[in-house]
Amino acid sequence: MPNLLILGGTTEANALARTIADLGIPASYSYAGRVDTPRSQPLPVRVGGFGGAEGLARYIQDHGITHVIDATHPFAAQMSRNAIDACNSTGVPMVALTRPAWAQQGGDRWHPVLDVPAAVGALSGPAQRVFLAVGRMHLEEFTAQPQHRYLLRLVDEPRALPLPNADVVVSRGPFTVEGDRALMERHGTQMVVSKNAGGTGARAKLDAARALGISVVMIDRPALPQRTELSSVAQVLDWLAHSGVNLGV
Ligand code: 3Y8
Ligand code: NAP
Repeated sequence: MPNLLILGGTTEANALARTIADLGIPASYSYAGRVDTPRSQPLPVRVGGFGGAEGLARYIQDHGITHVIDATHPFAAQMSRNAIDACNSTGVPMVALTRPAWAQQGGDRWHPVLDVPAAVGALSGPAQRVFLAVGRMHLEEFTAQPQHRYLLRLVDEPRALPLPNADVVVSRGPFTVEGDRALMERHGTQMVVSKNAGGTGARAKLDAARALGISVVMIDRPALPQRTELSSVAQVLDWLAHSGVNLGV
């Protein structure tokens, strides 16, 4: 009897959860517990860390997990590393469901940087109006560049803000080009800072920036150890079928 564990928190994880639930395959969905009210799921949900790779291995054994699908965000690198280690040590098969990185196209004004510290460095220079669309967890690092007027987009109302000069928009994606273009025009945005998340849920700001001729500091995704990476729900179903799961279709 299969018992899947989906490591979630993305558009792709949600599409997979919907399909797995519709097929009636036993599975559960895992959130880290980063935001106040994570989206509900059509599967049983667990929230919170496992306690490192060892904790995840114990969870897999205690709950009889037969397959792990790591559908976390490309920047959730620690979770992905732990999933690789825990599945290696328990011998439970694992695939990643991820999305290709965004590629620069005609009209884009990207300034690619390696990581968040490099993005902070790229903001040296005179004060600008910066759309810092990287969420909440890295805001502290940008206090090294306090000269800018920041526009922050957060999932939850912030309890405290490390950046002195900031406007906050509380909004979870997926976002639209029209919405992001209007937001950037309203705030007179002169530069966007973005993670190379890939996928459809966050790319609107890039299309809006291109239309407005605004430059983008684009943060590369962290490197991950070798693993099997799939890029569609159909590929995951195919992998499950080849791993002996009866999809009942
Ligand atoms: C808790 C669970 C869906 C999936 C929604 C995707 C799309 C919208 C775009 C911008 C960029 C950002 C951020 C973002 C996007 C989707 C997807 C995606 C970026 C939720 C969710 C959880 C989180 C965690 C949250 C982080 C933050 C990052 C906001 C749910 C809504 C900036 C990443 O306050 C915090 O602590 C927020 C933390 C990790 C990054 C950060 O450093 O702050 N995501 N986002 C997950 C958990 O607890 O396990 O409620 O749905 C999921 C989604 N966020 O179909 O609805 O698939 O990527 N999430 C980035 O890409 O830069 C927003 O504003 O333009
Ligand atoms: P991370 O830095 O890779 O993980 C840090 C720790 O958080 C992990 O070691 C694990 O704790 C716990 N964790 C992370 N994802 C988890 C999950 N899905 N279920 C249970 N525990 C989880 O992760 P992150 O970048 O904070 O991302 C957290 C969540 O937000 C993930 O679900 C991710 O898909 C989602 N998300 C992240 C981003 C982003 O920009 N980082 C964007 C969109 C969505 P233990 O070691 O204790 O097990």
